[in-house]
Amino acid sequence: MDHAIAFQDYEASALAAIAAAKSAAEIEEVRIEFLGKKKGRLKDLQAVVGQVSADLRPAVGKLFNEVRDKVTAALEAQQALLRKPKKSLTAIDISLPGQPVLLGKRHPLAQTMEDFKDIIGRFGFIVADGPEIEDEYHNFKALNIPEDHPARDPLENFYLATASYAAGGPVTPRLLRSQTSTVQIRVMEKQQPPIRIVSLGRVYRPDTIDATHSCMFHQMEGLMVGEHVTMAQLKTVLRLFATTYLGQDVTIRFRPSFFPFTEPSVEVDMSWGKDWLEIGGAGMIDPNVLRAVGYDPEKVSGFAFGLGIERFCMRRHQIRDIRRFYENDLRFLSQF
Ligand code: FA5
Repeated sequence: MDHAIAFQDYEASALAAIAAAKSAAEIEEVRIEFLGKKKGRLKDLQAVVGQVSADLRPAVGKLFNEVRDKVTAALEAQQALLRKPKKSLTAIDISLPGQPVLLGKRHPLAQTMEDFKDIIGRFGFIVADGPEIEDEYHNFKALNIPEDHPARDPLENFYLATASYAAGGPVTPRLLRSQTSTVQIRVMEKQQPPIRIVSLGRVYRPDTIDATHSCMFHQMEGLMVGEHVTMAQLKTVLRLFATTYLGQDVTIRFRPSFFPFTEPSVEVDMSWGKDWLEIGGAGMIDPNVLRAVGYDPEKVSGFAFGLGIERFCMRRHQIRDIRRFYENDLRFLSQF
């Protein structure tokens, strides 16, 4: 046979057989038939090359190699195509249960703070912020707490070893704020009455830890300053706030008390079953504090309160131990 026709015939039938192969087994059969090393159509073609005259053999040999490479490449491409898993609609079983998406939740205290802002916002109080690292002026002095007051004792507070202190430089003592009352001062320094703000956040005290005490806890500070602000208004705001958050069955009790920055001062308790639990301190702002921020106590008056956020949340959800909030136990946290 003329070698050119033999090559054409081999190539055409090999490419057609490759394209027609629809499975791994079929393409293997085609490979054996057209590219098999021992016998098959490639061997026959090689024999054709052997028959041509010696002067034509180099050119025909080259042609042989080209045709063989072309068929090999086509075969490999088809093999790869058949190996790929076919996408099929029947592969998805829509009746199988899906992968559950685990949604996070806000911490119960964060939820309580949102509720607090929402409720107190209805009384016209807007939210102010203050730093957790404070100086002695805002944590004590401006709040009328004298230098020798036991509340300023280093053992009653978390003082920070500041860089200047460590370097032996001038000491500006700083501490983690022990109460949110610091924000009262920061707001009054910047704003003129009328003022109606709350500030919520962490406070720190080296208290002995038990079921109702932690060394880090949260307070909501409230401050209202203006003309003719009265104690009656303070008591009404606190009663309404507590019953809105805790329900009508809670009783709020005011006990005379003392805070250096309020006069008169009260401590506020809530009923919990047969017991009472202290939830905050409050009072009418001491004239000394008003003067410290440049207000005239003859013209304006004000009240302030500081509430323990954990204790409200505890009563609402019947949580008997404050430590549950900080243990990061999902069995506890996922209930809220
Ligand atoms: C104060 O912190 C005052 N700054 C409150 C105040 C504000 C008075 C404005 C007058 C005017 P006291 O130390 O009592 O007060 O704390 C207030 C509330 O924080 C307590 O009633 C209690 O609910 C909560 N609390 C106090 N210590 C802890 C603690 N270690 N762990 C959890 N809650 C606490």
